[in-house]
Amino acid sequence: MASLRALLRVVRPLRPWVGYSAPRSFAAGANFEYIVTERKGKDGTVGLIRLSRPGALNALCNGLFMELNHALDTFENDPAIGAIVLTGSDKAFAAGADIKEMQNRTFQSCYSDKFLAHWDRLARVRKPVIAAVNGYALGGGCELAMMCDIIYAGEKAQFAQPEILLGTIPGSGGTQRLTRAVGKSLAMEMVLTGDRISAQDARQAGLVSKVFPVETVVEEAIRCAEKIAKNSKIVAAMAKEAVNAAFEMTLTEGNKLEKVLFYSTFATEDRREGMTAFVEKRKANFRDK
Ligand code: CO8
Repeated sequence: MASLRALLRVVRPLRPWVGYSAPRSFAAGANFEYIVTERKGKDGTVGLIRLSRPGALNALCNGLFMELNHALDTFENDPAIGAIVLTGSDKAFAAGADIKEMQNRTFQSCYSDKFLAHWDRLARVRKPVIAAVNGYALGGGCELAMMCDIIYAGEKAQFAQPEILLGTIPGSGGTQRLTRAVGKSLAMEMVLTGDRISAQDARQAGLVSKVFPVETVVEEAIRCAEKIAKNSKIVAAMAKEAVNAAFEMTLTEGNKLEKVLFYSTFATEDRREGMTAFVEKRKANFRDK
């Protein structure tokens, strides 16, 4: 991926002269074992990451996370990418952490190795991330989806925190993000029984923002990501930071941060461009400055 980016850096400035146009989609992650990455959207502004470990329903093994984090870093650092879509297969977004990898772990190894410590890179990405969930989103799979900013679900998606059935509890935000998303009663029920909820119930509970037919959910997520990518990237990052603060701060503190970030948008050229474009009755041309 790095070498391809280096090549694009050289080629992009030559585009007008050599008739080059960015490919709509390319196998940027051709060397990955557990994921596939592509650029999507009309101008290649959306980074798509597809979990691809079909023999294990995309169970989240350490190797998969290393690759996922690498892809996230790459898209995060790519100035052409305005938003990211994370998806799996039609059958499984991810059926949880790899149980076979965890089976023989001990408390000492979990603690000493800081097991799962690098699994929440996704939650620290500054660019907006949309989860497009089909099939199973169980345990770590549900937690991974909840680390994204928006969740779109296919109508057959199923969400659960079934760790209790394995004699453990969620370990990457399942008791925290789920409770904030759906409230205490449903979160308790899911965490204490391991029962799955449907896409429709997840939507009604506020875990998911929209439900689509299985075959269109990724496309719809890319469409939403493309729309986000048209806005100022720096202002989108501020908006994301402000919304996320609502999960971390009191109302007074959160409103204070929002005000600071709101004022900060006035330090950007994009804020001036957005308002000037409105007044001049034309489309804004954001330049991420
Ligand atoms: N880990 C490892 N392998 C798995 C997992 C998993 N979580 N899920 C499925 N697989 C494997 C199966 O072992 C099987 O492989 P094989 O053919 O080699 O035996 C293959 O995937 C297909 O699975 P099934 O034959 O079981 O397929 P079914 O269609 O019969 O059933 C289910 C699908 C219902 C999804 C079933 O596979 C299942 O219940 N899976 C386990 C779900 C689960 O308990 N998930 C929670 C795991 S614990 C966890 O996630 C802790 C989170 C910690 C933090 C994570 C941070 C992000």
